[in-house]
Amino acid sequence: MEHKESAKLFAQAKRFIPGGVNSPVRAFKSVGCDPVFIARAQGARVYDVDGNEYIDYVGSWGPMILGHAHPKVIEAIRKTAADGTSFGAPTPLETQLAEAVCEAYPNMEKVRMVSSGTEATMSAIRLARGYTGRDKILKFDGCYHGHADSLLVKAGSGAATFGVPTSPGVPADFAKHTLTATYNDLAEVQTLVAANQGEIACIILEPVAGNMGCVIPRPGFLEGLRALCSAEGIVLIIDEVMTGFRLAYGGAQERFGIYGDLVCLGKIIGGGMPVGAFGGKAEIMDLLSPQGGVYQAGTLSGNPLAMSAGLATLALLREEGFYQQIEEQSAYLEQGLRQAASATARKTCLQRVGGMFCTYFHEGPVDNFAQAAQSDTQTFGRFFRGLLDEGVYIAPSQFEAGFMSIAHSRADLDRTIEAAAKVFARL
Ligand code: KE4
Repeated sequence: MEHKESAKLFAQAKRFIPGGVNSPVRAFKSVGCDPVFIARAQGARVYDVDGNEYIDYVGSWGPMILGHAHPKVIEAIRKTAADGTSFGAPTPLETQLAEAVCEAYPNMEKVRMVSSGTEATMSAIRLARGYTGRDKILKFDGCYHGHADSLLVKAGSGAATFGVPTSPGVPADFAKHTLTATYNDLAEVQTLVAANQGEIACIILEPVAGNMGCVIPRPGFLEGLRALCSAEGIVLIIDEVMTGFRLAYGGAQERFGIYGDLVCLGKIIGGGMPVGAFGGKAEIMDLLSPQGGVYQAGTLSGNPLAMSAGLATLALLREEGFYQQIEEQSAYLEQGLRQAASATARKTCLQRVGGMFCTYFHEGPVDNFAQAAQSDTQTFGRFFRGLLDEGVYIAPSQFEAGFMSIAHSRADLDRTIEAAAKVFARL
Protein backbone atom coordinates (compact mmCIF):
# COMPACT_ATOMS: atom_id res chain seq x y z
CA MET A 1 0.00 0.00 0.00
CA GLU A 2 1.17 3.53 -0.81
CA HIS A 3 1.24 6.11 2.00
CA LYS A 4 2.93 9.02 0.19
CA GLU A 5 0.18 11.56 0.90
CA SER A 6 -0.06 10.53 4.56
CA ALA A 7 3.72 10.93 4.87
CA LYS A 8 3.58 14.43 3.37
CA LEU A 9 0.71 15.45 5.66
CA PHE A 10 2.47 13.98 8.70
CA ALA A 11 5.60 16.05 7.99
CA GLN A 12 3.45 19.16 7.60
CA ALA A 13 1.43 18.39 10.75
CA LYS A 14 4.62 18.03 12.79
CA ARG A 15 5.50 21.63 11.94
CA PHE A 16 2.42 22.93 13.74
CA ILE A 17 1.20 20.17 16.08
CA PRO A 18 3.38 18.43 18.71
CA GLY A 19 4.22 14.98 17.37
CA GLY A 20 1.94 15.76 14.41
CA VAL A 21 -1.13 14.55 16.26
CA ASN A 22 -3.74 15.85 18.67
CA SER A 23 -3.67 12.69 20.76
CA PRO A 24 -0.51 10.59 21.27
CA VAL A 25 -1.76 7.11 20.36
CA ARG A 26 -2.63 8.35 16.85
CA ALA A 27 1.08 8.72 16.07
CA PHE A 28 1.53 4.92 15.74
CA LYS A 29 4.76 5.23 17.80
CA SER A 30 4.42 1.81 19.40
CA VAL A 31 3.78 -0.08 16.14
CA GLY A 32 6.84 1.06 14.19
CA CYS A 33 5.33 3.03 11.33
CA ASP A 34 4.00 6.46 10.52
CA PRO A 35 0.28 7.15 10.92
CA VAL A 36 -2.18 7.12 8.06
CA PHE A 37 -4.23 10.27 7.64
CA ILE A 38 -7.93 9.59 7.24
CA ALA A 39 -9.87 11.33 4.47
CA ARG A 40 -13.33 9.93 5.17
CA ALA A 41 -15.24 7.01 6.64
CA GLN A 42 -18.50 5.18 5.97
CA GLY A 43 -19.99 2.24 7.88
CA ALA A 44 -17.27 -0.22 8.85
CA ARG A 45 -14.69 1.43 6.59
CA VAL A 46 -12.17 4.23 6.78
CA TYR A 47 -10.35 5.62 3.74
CA ASP A 48 -6.94 7.26 4.01
CA VAL A 49 -5.68 10.22 1.99
CA ASP A 50 -3.85 7.86 -0.38
CA GLY A 51 -7.15 6.21 -1.27
CA ASN A 52 -6.45 3.04 0.72
CA GLU A 53 -9.53 1.36 2.22
CA TYR A 54 -9.55 -0.35 5.60
CA ILE A 55 -12.00 -2.40 7.62
CA ASP A 56 -11.99 -0.33 10.82
CA TYR A 57 -11.84 -1.84 14.34
CA VAL A 58 -10.71 1.40 16.04
CA GLY A 59 -14.06 3.10 15.52
CA SER A 60 -12.66 6.39 16.85
CA TRP A 61 -11.70 4.45 20.03
CA GLY A 62 -15.23 3.30 20.73
CA PRO A 63 -17.86 5.87 19.73
CA MET A 64 -18.67 4.44 16.30
CA ILE A 65 -20.72 1.41 17.37
CA LEU A 66 -23.21 2.22 14.58
CA GLY A 67 -20.40 2.47 12.04
CA HIS A 68 -19.18 5.74 10.58
CA ALA A 69 -21.46 8.46 9.17
CA HIS A 70 -24.74 6.75 10.01
CA PRO A 71 -27.34 8.68 7.98
CA LYS A 72 -29.65 9.23 10.95
CA VAL A 73 -26.81 10.63 13.07
CA ILE A 74 -25.55 12.87 10.27
CA GLU A 75 -29.09 14.13 9.61
CA ALA A 76 -29.58 14.91 13.32
CA ILE A 77 -26.37 16.95 13.40
CA ARG A 78 -27.16 18.71 10.12
CA LYS A 79 -30.70 19.61 11.21
CA THR A 80 -29.58 20.97 14.60
CA ALA A 81 -26.63 22.89 13.11
CA ALA A 82 -29.02 24.77 10.81
CA ASP A 83 -30.47 26.41 13.94
CA GLY A 84 -27.12 27.30 15.50
CA THR A 85 -24.19 25.39 16.94
CA SER A 86 -23.82 26.63 20.51
CA PHE A 87 -25.65 29.06 22.78
CA GLY A 88 -24.04 28.76 26.22
CA ALA A 89 -27.57 28.47 27.54
CA PRO A 90 -29.79 25.53 28.44
CA THR A 91 -31.57 23.74 25.60
CA PRO A 92 -34.25 21.01 25.58
CA LEU A 93 -31.79 18.64 23.88
CA GLU A 94 -29.52 18.28 26.90
CA THR A 95 -32.45 17.43 29.16
CA GLN A 96 -33.59 14.82 26.61
CA LEU A 97 -30.15 13.16 26.57
CA ALA A 98 -29.85 13.41 30.35
CA GLU A 99 -33.21 11.66 30.69
CA ALA A 100 -32.22 8.93 28.24
CA VAL A 101 -28.96 8.32 30.12
CA CYS A 102 -30.69 8.20 33.51
CA GLU A 103 -33.26 5.77 32.12
CA ALA A 104 -30.48 3.47 30.89
CA TYR A 105 -28.48 3.66 34.14
CA PRO A 106 -30.84 3.38 37.15
CA ASN A 107 -28.07 4.40 39.58
CA MET A 108 -27.71 7.70 37.71
CA GLU A 109 -30.43 9.79 39.33
CA LYS A 110 -28.80 12.95 37.92
CA VAL A 111 -26.17 13.54 35.26
CA ARG A 112 -24.07 16.44 34.05
CA MET A 113 -22.79 16.73 30.49
CA VAL A 114 -19.19 17.69 29.76
CA SER A 115 -17.03 17.60 26.60
CA SER A 116 -14.71 14.66 27.14
CA GLY A 117 -14.15 11.54 29.21
CA THR A 118 -11.28 13.29 30.97
CA GLU A 119 -13.61 16.05 32.12
CA ALA A 120 -16.11 13.45 33.30
CA THR A 121 -13.67 11.51 35.47
CA MET A 122 -11.84 14.61 36.73
CA SER A 123 -15.16 16.14 37.81
CA ALA A 124 -16.44 12.90 39.37
CA ILE A 125 -13.28 12.65 41.48
CA ARG A 126 -13.59 16.27 42.64
CA LEU A 127 -17.24 15.59 43.51
CA ALA A 128 -16.34 12.43 45.46
CA ARG A 129 -13.71 14.41 47.40
CA GLY A 130 -16.23 17.17 48.08
CA TYR A 131 -18.90 14.68 49.18
CA THR A 132 -16.64 12.70 51.53
CA GLY A 133 -14.29 15.46 52.66
CA ARG A 134 -11.46 13.01 51.98
CA ASP A 135 -8.42 13.66 49.74
CA LYS A 136 -7.09 10.25 48.70
CA ILE A 137 -8.27 8.31 45.68
CA LEU A 138 -7.53 4.75 44.54
CA LYS A 139 -7.10 3.67 40.92
CA PHE A 140 -5.75 0.56 39.20
CA ASP A 141 -2.49 0.11 37.34
CA GLY A 142 -3.23 -0.03 33.62
CA CYS A 143 -6.62 1.66 33.87
CA TYR A 144 -6.78 4.95 31.99
CA HIS A 145 -9.36 7.53 32.92
CA GLY A 146 -8.12 10.51 30.88
CA HIS A 147 -5.26 12.87 31.58
CA ALA A 148 -6.28 14.81 34.73
CA ASP A 149 -3.27 15.32 37.03
CA SER A 150 -4.49 13.02 39.83
CA LEU A 151 -4.82 10.16 37.36
CA LEU A 152 -1.38 10.32 35.72
CA VAL A 153 0.03 8.45 38.69
CA LYS A 154 1.56 5.06 39.34
CA ALA A 155 2.27 3.17 42.55
CA GLY A 156 5.17 4.50 44.55
CA SER A 157 8.21 2.23 44.86
CA GLY A 158 8.63 -0.16 47.78
CA ALA A 159 6.49 0.14 50.83
CA ALA A 160 5.46 3.70 50.01
CA THR A 161 1.81 3.60 49.19
CA PHE A 162 1.98 7.15 47.87
CA GLY A 163 1.58 7.57 44.14
CA VAL A 164 4.28 9.07 41.98
CA PRO A 165 3.63 11.02 38.76
CA THR A 166 3.80 9.20 35.41
CA SER A 167 4.15 12.50 33.58
CA PRO A 168 6.36 15.57 33.97
CA GLY A 169 4.24 18.51 35.06
CA VAL A 170 2.25 16.56 37.66
CA PRO A 171 3.41 17.81 41.09
CA ALA A 172 4.43 15.09 43.54
CA ASP A 173 2.07 16.77 45.98
CA PHE A 174 -0.87 15.94 43.70
CA ALA A 175 0.29 12.38 42.98
CA LYS A 176 0.75 11.47 46.63
CA HIS A 177 -3.02 11.47 47.14
CA THR A 178 -3.46 8.73 44.52
CA LEU A 179 -3.11 5.11 45.62
CA THR A 180 -2.66 2.45 42.97
CA ALA A 181 -3.63 -1.21 43.16
CA THR A 182 -3.40 -4.23 40.86
CA TYR A 183 -6.52 -4.86 38.79
CA ASN A 184 -8.38 -8.01 39.87
CA ASP A 185 -6.51 -8.08 43.21
CA LEU A 186 -9.23 -7.44 45.80
CA ALA A 187 -6.98 -8.40 48.72
CA GLU A 188 -4.52 -5.64 47.78
CA VAL A 189 -7.34 -3.10 47.69
CA GLN A 190 -8.54 -4.25 51.11
CA THR A 191 -5.01 -3.82 52.50
CA LEU A 192 -4.67 -0.32 51.01
CA VAL A 193 -8.09 0.71 52.36
CA ALA A 194 -7.21 -0.60 55.83
CA ALA A 195 -3.90 1.28 55.75
CA ASN A 196 -5.70 4.50 54.76
CA GLN A 197 -8.78 4.09 56.93
CA GLY A 198 -11.27 6.90 56.51
CA GLU A 199 -9.01 8.79 54.10
CA ILE A 200 -10.06 7.47 50.69
CA ALA A 201 -12.71 9.50 48.85
CA CYS A 202 -13.23 7.16 45.93
CA ILE A 203 -12.14 4.08 44.04
CA ILE A 204 -12.27 4.54 40.27
CA LEU A 205 -11.99 1.71 37.77
CA GLU A 206 -12.83 0.54 34.29
CA PRO A 207 -15.35 -2.31 34.77
CA VAL A 208 -13.70 -4.02 31.79
CA ALA A 209 -10.22 -2.57 31.31
CA GLY A 210 -9.86 -1.43 27.69
CA ASN A 211 -6.65 0.60 28.13
CA MET A 212 -4.34 -2.33 28.77
CA GLY A 213 -5.84 -4.41 25.95
CA CYS A 214 -9.04 -6.07 27.13
CA VAL A 215 -8.81 -7.24 30.75
CA ILE A 216 -11.88 -8.90 32.21
CA PRO A 217 -12.89 -8.57 35.88
CA ARG A 218 -12.50 -11.93 37.63
CA PRO A 219 -15.61 -13.27 39.43
CA GLY A 220 -15.95 -11.52 42.78
CA PHE A 221 -13.71 -8.54 41.96
CA LEU A 222 -16.41 -5.99 41.13
CA GLU A 223 -18.71 -7.39 43.81
CA GLY A 224 -15.92 -7.13 46.39
CA LEU A 225 -15.16 -3.53 45.48
CA ARG A 226 -18.84 -2.64 45.74
CA ALA A 227 -19.14 -4.18 49.20
CA LEU A 228 -15.89 -2.60 50.41
CA CYS A 229 -16.89 0.88 49.22
CA SER A 230 -20.33 0.56 50.84
CA ALA A 231 -18.77 -0.56 54.13
CA GLU A 232 -16.11 2.16 54.16
CA GLY A 233 -18.13 5.14 52.87
CA ILE A 234 -15.92 5.25 49.77
CA VAL A 235 -17.53 6.50 46.54
CA LEU A 236 -17.30 3.79 43.86
CA ILE A 237 -16.78 5.52 40.50
CA ILE A 238 -17.35 3.21 37.56
CA ASP A 239 -15.70 4.64 34.49
CA GLU A 240 -17.90 3.51 31.59
CA VAL A 241 -16.52 6.03 29.11
CA MET A 242 -15.54 3.08 26.90
CA THR A 243 -17.91 0.32 28.08
CA GLY A 244 -21.06 2.45 28.45
CA PHE A 245 -23.69 1.61 25.81
CA ARG A 246 -21.06 -0.75 24.34
CA LEU A 247 -21.22 -3.91 26.46
CA ALA A 248 -24.99 -3.52 26.87
CA TYR A 249 -27.38 -0.60 26.63
CA GLY A 250 -26.81 -0.26 30.39
CA GLY A 251 -23.08 -0.82 29.94
CA ALA A 252 -20.86 -3.10 32.02
CA GLN A 253 -22.97 -2.32 35.07
CA GLU A 254 -25.99 -3.98 33.46
CA ARG A 255 -23.83 -6.84 32.21
CA PHE A 256 -22.19 -7.59 35.56
CA GLY A 257 -24.99 -6.34 37.85
CA ILE A 258 -22.67 -4.07 39.85
CA TYR A 259 -23.58 -0.40 40.20
CA GLY A 260 -21.36 2.54 41.13
CA ASP A 261 -22.20 5.56 43.27
CA LEU A 262 -20.97 7.70 40.37
CA VAL A 263 -20.68 6.72 36.71
CA CYS A 264 -18.61 8.32 33.94
CA LEU A 265 -19.69 8.10 30.30
CA GLY A 266 -18.42 9.40 26.97
CA LYS A 267 -17.64 8.22 23.43
CA ILE A 268 -20.87 6.48 22.28
CA ILE A 269 -23.20 9.01 23.98
CA GLY A 270 -21.79 11.67 21.67
CA GLY A 271 -22.14 9.61 18.49
CA GLY A 272 -18.66 10.79 17.51
CA MET A 273 -19.11 14.37 18.70
CA PRO A 274 -17.21 15.65 21.78
CA VAL A 275 -19.20 14.51 24.82
CA GLY A 276 -18.56 13.18 28.31
CA ALA A 277 -20.95 12.82 31.23
CA PHE A 278 -20.86 11.96 34.90
CA GLY A 279 -23.77 11.16 37.16
CA GLY A 280 -25.07 9.15 40.07
CA LYS A 281 -26.95 9.51 43.33
CA ALA A 282 -28.81 12.82 43.60
CA GLU A 283 -27.46 13.32 47.14
CA ILE A 284 -23.96 13.42 45.64
CA MET A 285 -24.76 15.18 42.36
CA ASP A 286 -26.69 17.96 44.11
CA LEU A 287 -23.41 19.11 45.69
CA LEU A 288 -22.43 20.42 42.26
CA SER A 289 -22.52 24.14 41.55
CA PRO A 290 -24.82 26.05 41.24
CA GLN A 291 -26.88 23.90 43.65
CA GLY A 292 -23.93 23.04 45.88
CA GLY A 293 -20.39 24.19 46.42
CA VAL A 294 -18.40 21.74 44.27
CA TYR A 295 -17.44 23.78 41.24
CA GLN A 296 -17.56 22.35 37.72
CA ALA A 297 -18.34 24.12 34.45
CA GLY A 298 -17.84 24.07 30.66
CA THR A 299 -18.51 26.42 27.75
CA LEU A 300 -19.56 23.65 25.39
CA SER A 301 -21.07 21.29 27.95
CA GLY A 302 -24.36 19.94 26.55
CA ASN A 303 -23.54 21.28 23.09
CA PRO A 304 -26.67 20.96 20.90
CA LEU A 305 -24.90 19.20 18.00
CA ALA A 306 -23.36 16.65 20.37
CA MET A 307 -26.66 16.12 22.14
CA SER A 308 -28.44 15.53 18.83
CA ALA A 309 -25.81 13.04 17.69
CA GLY A 310 -26.05 11.25 21.04
CA LEU A 311 -29.85 11.12 21.00
CA ALA A 312 -29.91 9.77 17.44
CA THR A 313 -27.31 7.15 18.37
CA LEU A 314 -29.06 5.94 21.52
CA ALA A 315 -32.37 5.65 19.68
CA LEU A 316 -30.77 3.21 17.26
CA LEU A 317 -29.10 1.26 20.09
CA ARG A 318 -32.54 0.64 21.62
CA GLU A 319 -33.68 -1.21 18.51
CA GLU A 320 -34.59 -4.85 19.10
CA GLY A 321 -31.66 -7.26 18.88
CA PHE A 322 -28.92 -4.63 18.51
CA TYR A 323 -26.61 -6.02 21.21
CA GLN A 324 -27.39 -9.61 20.28
CA GLN A 325 -26.13 -8.87 16.78
CA ILE A 326 -22.99 -7.17 18.14
CA GLU A 327 -22.39 -10.26 20.32
CA GLU A 328 -22.92 -12.68 17.39
CA GLN A 329 -20.58 -10.72 15.10
CA SER A 330 -17.93 -10.42 17.81
CA ALA A 331 -18.12 -14.11 18.75
CA TYR A 332 -17.80 -15.03 15.06
CA LEU A 333 -14.73 -12.83 14.68
CA GLU A 334 -13.22 -14.20 17.90
CA GLN A 335 -13.63 -17.77 16.72
CA GLY A 336 -12.12 -16.96 13.34
CA LEU A 337 -9.15 -15.12 14.86
CA ARG A 338 -8.48 -17.99 17.25
CA GLN A 339 -8.45 -20.33 14.26
CA ALA A 340 -6.21 -17.94 12.31
CA ALA A 341 -3.78 -17.65 15.25
CA SER A 342 -3.07 -21.38 14.98
CA ALA A 343 -1.02 -20.41 11.89
CA THR A 344 1.65 -18.87 14.12
CA ALA A 345 4.02 -20.43 16.64
CA ARG A 346 3.82 -17.20 18.60
CA LYS A 347 1.98 -17.21 21.93
CA THR A 348 -1.35 -15.43 21.49
CA CYS A 349 -4.23 -14.77 23.87
CA LEU A 350 -7.50 -13.28 22.65
CA GLN A 351 -9.74 -11.74 25.32
CA ARG A 352 -13.21 -10.34 24.63
CA VAL A 353 -16.32 -8.98 26.29
CA GLY A 354 -19.19 -8.20 23.94
CA GLY A 355 -18.00 -5.93 21.15
CA MET A 356 -14.58 -5.08 22.64
CA PHE A 357 -11.59 -7.36 22.36
CA CYS A 358 -7.82 -7.65 22.10
CA THR A 359 -5.24 -10.12 20.79
CA TYR A 360 -2.25 -10.24 23.14
CA PHE A 361 1.07 -11.73 22.05
CA HIS A 362 1.26 -13.43 25.42
CA GLU A 363 0.41 -16.95 26.54
CA GLY A 364 -2.37 -15.58 28.73
CA PRO A 365 -4.50 -15.17 30.65
CA VAL A 366 -3.97 -11.43 31.12
CA ASP A 367 -5.63 -10.32 34.35
CA ASN A 368 -3.68 -7.15 35.13
CA PHE A 369 -1.24 -4.63 33.72
CA ALA A 370 1.94 -6.35 34.90
CA GLN A 371 0.89 -9.43 32.88
CA ALA A 372 -0.21 -7.32 29.88
CA ALA A 373 3.18 -5.57 29.94
CA GLN A 374 4.89 -8.92 29.35
CA SER A 375 3.30 -9.12 25.90
CA ASP A 376 5.57 -9.24 22.86
CA THR A 377 4.97 -5.71 21.60
CA GLN A 378 7.48 -6.10 18.74
CA THR A 379 5.45 -8.94 17.29
CA PHE A 380 2.28 -6.95 17.91
CA GLY A 381 3.83 -4.15 15.82
CA ARG A 382 4.45 -6.58 12.95
CA PHE A 383 0.91 -7.91 13.33
CA PHE A 384 -0.49 -4.37 13.16
CA ARG A 385 1.56 -3.39 10.10
CA GLY A 386 0.73 -6.65 8.33
CA LEU A 387 -2.99 -6.19 8.89
CA LEU A 388 -2.80 -2.57 7.76
CA ASP A 389 -1.24 -3.73 4.48
CA GLU A 390 -4.07 -6.23 4.15
CA GLY A 391 -6.65 -3.44 4.59
CA VAL A 392 -7.54 -4.10 8.23
CA TYR A 393 -7.14 -1.22 10.70
CA ILE A 394 -6.80 -2.29 14.34
CA ALA A 395 -5.74 -0.22 17.35
CA PRO A 396 -2.08 0.90 16.93
CA SER A 397 -1.04 -0.41 20.35
CA GLN A 398 -0.96 -3.73 22.19
CA PHE A 399 -2.52 -1.88 25.14
CA GLU A 400 -5.73 -0.82 23.42
CA ALA A 401 -8.96 -2.63 22.64
CA GLY A 402 -10.66 -3.28 19.30
CA PHE A 403 -14.29 -2.40 18.70
CA MET A 404 -17.07 -4.05 16.69
CA SER A 405 -19.76 -1.99 14.98
CA ILE A 406 -23.19 -3.07 13.75
CA ALA A 407 -22.00 -2.03 10.28
CA HIS A 408 -19.38 -4.83 10.04
CA SER A 409 -20.79 -7.39 7.60
CA ARG A 410 -20.13 -11.13 7.60
CA ALA A 411 -17.98 -10.54 4.50
CA ASP A 412 -15.96 -7.92 6.44
CA LEU A 413 -15.41 -10.42 9.26
CA ASP A 414 -14.40 -13.17 6.84
CA ARG A 415 -11.96 -10.82 5.10
CA THR A 416 -10.52 -9.85 8.49
CA ILE A 417 -10.05 -13.48 9.48
CA GLU A 418 -8.44 -14.30 6.13
CA ALA A 419 -6.08 -11.32 6.46
CA ALA A 420 -5.18 -12.30 10.03
CA ALA A 421 -4.39 -15.88 8.97
CA LYS A 422 -2.00 -14.55 6.31
CA VAL A 423 -0.30 -12.19 8.78
CA PHE A 424 -0.11 -14.72 11.62
CA ALA A 425 1.59 -17.15 9.22
CA ARG A 426 4.29 -14.55 8.46
CA LEU A 427 5.03 -13.60 12.11
P1 KE4 B 1 -11.24 11.34 26.61
O1 KE4 B 1 -10.78 12.50 27.46
O2 KE4 B 1 -10.14 10.83 25.69
O3 KE4 B 1 -12.55 11.66 25.85
O4 KE4 B 1 -11.63 10.13 27.56
C1 KE4 B 1 -10.69 9.67 28.49
C2 KE4 B 1 -11.04 8.25 28.87
C3 KE4 B 1 -11.64 8.01 30.09
N1 KE4 B 1 -11.97 6.75 30.48
C4 KE4 B 1 -11.72 5.68 29.67
C5 KE4 B 1 -12.09 4.32 30.14
C6 KE4 B 1 -11.11 5.87 28.41
O5 KE4 B 1 -10.86 4.80 27.61
C7 KE4 B 1 -10.77 7.17 27.99
C8 KE4 B 1 -10.09 7.44 26.66
N2 KE4 B 1 -9.82 6.31 25.84
C9 KE4 B 1 -8.71 6.44 24.93
C10 KE4 B 1 -8.57 5.12 24.17
N3 KE4 B 1 -8.06 4.09 24.96
C11 KE4 B 1 -8.86 7.61 24.01
C12 KE4 B 1 -7.95 7.60 22.82
C13 KE4 B 1 -6.94 8.70 22.89
O6 KE4 B 1 -6.41 8.95 23.99
O7 KE4 B 1 -6.69 9.30 21.82
